[in-house]
Amino acid sequence: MSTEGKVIKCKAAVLWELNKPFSIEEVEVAPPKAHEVRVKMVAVGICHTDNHVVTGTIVLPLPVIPGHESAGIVESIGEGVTTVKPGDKVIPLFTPQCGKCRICKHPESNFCLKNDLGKLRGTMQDGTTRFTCKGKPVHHFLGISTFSQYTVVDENAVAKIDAAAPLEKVCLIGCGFSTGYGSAVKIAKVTQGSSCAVFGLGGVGLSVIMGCKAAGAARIIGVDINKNKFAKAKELGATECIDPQDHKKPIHEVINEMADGGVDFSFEVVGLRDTLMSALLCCHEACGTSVVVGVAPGSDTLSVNPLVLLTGRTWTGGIFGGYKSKDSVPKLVADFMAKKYSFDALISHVMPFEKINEGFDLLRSGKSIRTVLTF
Ligand code: CND
Ligand code: ZN
Ligand code: ZN
Repeated sequence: MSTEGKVIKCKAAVLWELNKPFSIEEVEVAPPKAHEVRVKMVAVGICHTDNHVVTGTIVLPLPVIPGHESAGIVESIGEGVTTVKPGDKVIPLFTPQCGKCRICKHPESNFCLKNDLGKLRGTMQDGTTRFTCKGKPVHHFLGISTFSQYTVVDENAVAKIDAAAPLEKVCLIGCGFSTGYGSAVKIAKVTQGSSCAVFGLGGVGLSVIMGCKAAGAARIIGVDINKNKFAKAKELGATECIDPQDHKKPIHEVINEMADGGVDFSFEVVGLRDTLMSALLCCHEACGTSVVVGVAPGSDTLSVNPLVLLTGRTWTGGIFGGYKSKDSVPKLVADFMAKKYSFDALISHVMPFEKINEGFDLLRSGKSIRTVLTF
């Protein structure tokens, strides 16, 4: 029996209160409106940004269904949708690409003005919601809310991918892999023979290392306070790994000494004030570039002596690895299918969607890299 045009009742992970476990609830998912697409989820990864919603580091109206790294199959489409059809394999895009705004028309930028990350309204682009639970509206996360068996997304926030792609793997292209890899190859534009330092060796940080290696970096220094992350970092291309707790000196001074005055490229992939500062200061004062990837609390500020930049450092950052999402995601999947990279080292756990709280516990205790939940 077709579900097209009807409300679908299904299971979703709803966050009702901060710092509480998700409740798996029955929710109603409205049909897609014009220029919207309803997607049946197949696989979803757990990214630290989802945990930022649980802790309130990212402030959203509650209740909300988080999740932003996923792959699924189109169930139905609204009026006027032309780029996907029912049955297509797709990846929802937490940064949309409307193709019309100033940013979409800019040759380099990717933070489309239709995004919800800046405003955090917790709605679809038209300002309304498609989920209800126990008679109450439930908010969306970054316009895609993928911790649900079915979700509705705007057409500019979903990309059609290769019909042969394994969804339980390529879901990582929805965030972690693309964010990390693109931060190295697209935002920093890491050069052949260069030196790099990567702070934070989780799913995103390890993907930065994969990007640095692919770009031909000669030296890649991994930095983490959890030594259990070092083996994988080395497997993926780190030439050495250091734990700031093993050093008396500030870690940026240690790296400055190790790397002839500082690395060419540094990446902050944690989301803390201290590591943002260390990453900035560990790149060379005259020719270094430091990239902000980690998401810090919105209320945090950094105070920087202007000389730190006056000497010639570049300080930058980016969402989703700087990729224009709708154009780039199918290409990143094609590269995966052509075996340009593998996600086997990044996916540490696979479990059924219902075990979502167990997956978050593994992330918080530093025991997982990426947990993929399957529906
Ligand atoms: P995950 O939790 O897997 O990794 C974080 C790593 O940082 C862990 O290995 C920690 O041990 C390590 N760490 C914690 N504190 C320190 C410290 N003081 N010094 C060094 N290392 C430390 O997280 P993830 O890889 O999923 O995400 C990392 C960050 O990237 C996080 O802030 C997330 O919100 C952000 C992000 C950004 C974007 C984007 O588009 N820019 C997209 N997704 C996630
Ligand atoms: Zn746009
Ligand atoms: Zn993410």
